[in-house]
Formats: sequence, structure tokens, C-alpha cells
Amino acid sequence: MSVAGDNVGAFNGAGVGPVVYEAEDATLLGGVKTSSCSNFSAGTAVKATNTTKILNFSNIYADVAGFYTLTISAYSKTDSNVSYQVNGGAVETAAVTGAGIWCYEGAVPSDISVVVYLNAGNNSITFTDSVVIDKIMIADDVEIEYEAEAAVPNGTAEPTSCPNASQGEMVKNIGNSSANSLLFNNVEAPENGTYVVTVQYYATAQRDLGIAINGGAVTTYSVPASGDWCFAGGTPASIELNLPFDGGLNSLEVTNLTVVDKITVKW
Ligand SMILES: [Ca+2]
Ligand SMILES: [Ca+2]
Repeated sequence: MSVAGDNVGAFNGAGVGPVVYEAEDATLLGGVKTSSCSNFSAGTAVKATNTTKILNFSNIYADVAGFYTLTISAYSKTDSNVSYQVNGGAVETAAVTGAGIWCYEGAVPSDISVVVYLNAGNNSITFTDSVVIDKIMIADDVEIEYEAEAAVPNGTAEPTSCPNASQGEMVKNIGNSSANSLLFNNVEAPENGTYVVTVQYYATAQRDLGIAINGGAVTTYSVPASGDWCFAGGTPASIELNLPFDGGLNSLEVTNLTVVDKITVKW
């Protein structure tokens, strides 16, 4: 069993939280240095890397091959990037939001979550051209969030702001007609199959939510009232649906659910 902060580096058991790998315990190549700061996990992180100063985690264990969530705990004073490579594959880059201050001034690392494919057994994750890395975490579930306000509103549907909504925004006026819809057009799935999709929403009465996948027929799901509207202080409710996706990018069109905040797809 892992404890946050421990570098167990071994199989953690299915469904038992993420496994933590401290960067300072990984392999440091090309003279890359460590840095101490009380806000770093275990008090230490690995300084910026480049094409010759490299940080390599060589013992990332997965019990079965598949998709995992890699969370990178990284620190930078200004906006920057991390670049990582799994098992010698393509170099991927993810953005790191600058903390604005130095670690010794009180900054804490930020967590960047990405989806990676791991082989069964040991895997290697290598960082180059990256900011300070404190630790990485591997979780065996994948959840991808799609905010409603980033989707395509049709008809009367329109984004609106509310503090209780995820990211402070949501889409309202999805209803009354099938022309008033919200289209998520980039829902990703690794392969053909059925996926658990959570819809986070507001409705003050029961609704017959309509969902059309990839332009197909509309399927209706009964959705209970969530309580008060967001502007009246209500918190969003969630409903879990099992939906069929194709491998690759899918579209998901929502109708007749007054306010949609976000959807989450689990792999
Ligand atoms: Ca650390
Ligand atoms: Ca939202």
C-alpha cells in the first residue's frame, strides 16, 4: 500500500489510489540537480531538465496494459511546459501555469494530469525540456472532463457564469425544442465500447434528457431534479449513464436538460 509521499515503485493493488514516485528518487542523467524547498513533496524536487539534463523514472509499474492517469507535480515561477516520453514513444508536452513566486516565497507545485498508455510490467517515463518536477503519480483510472461552456451551444443554449458551477461557467436554456442543444464534439475513447459518462447539471424538475451519440438516434434518460438553480445557491447534481462510443473522437449531443455544467468520461 502506498502512502502519499512514499516512493513505493511497485504494484499498488487495484483501486487503491495513485502510486507516488518522487522525482528526486528517480534517475538523474546529465548532471541535473535537485532543489530543496519545504513546499516540495519530501522537501526536494528535481530542477529543470533539457535535452541533455534528463529525469528518468524507470520503474513505473502497471499490473495490466492500458490507459492510466499520469499526474505531474511541477513547479515554475512563470508559465512554461513539461515534456515527457513514455517507453521511448513520442515526446508529449503539457503546459504548467506559473506560480508567480518562488517556492521559498510560498509557491506550491501544480498538478498536471494527462492520459498515458502503460505496458504490463515496468515502464519508463522520461522528462526533458521541463520545469522543476517534484513527483509524479500514476492512477489506474482515467477520467476526462469536458466543460459544457467549451462545447457548442445550439438554438437558445448559451453559456452563463455561476460560482457553484465547475470552472464558474455552465450552459443554460437547453430545452423546449430539440433545436436547443449542446454539442460535445470531441469526446475521446480508446476503443469501441461502453463508457461511464457522468453528466453534471441543474434542473428544478425531473427532465427527460436526450442524448445522441455520433449523430445517431436520440435516447432518453429520466433525470431527477437537482434542487435550486445555481443562481439561487444550488449545487449541481450528477447522473451516471453508460454510453457507447467508438474508438477515437465522438460527438455527444444533449437536449432537454435545462442547464449542463460538464460531463466526465471514464475509461
Ligand atoms: Ca519530491
Ligand atoms: Ca462548467
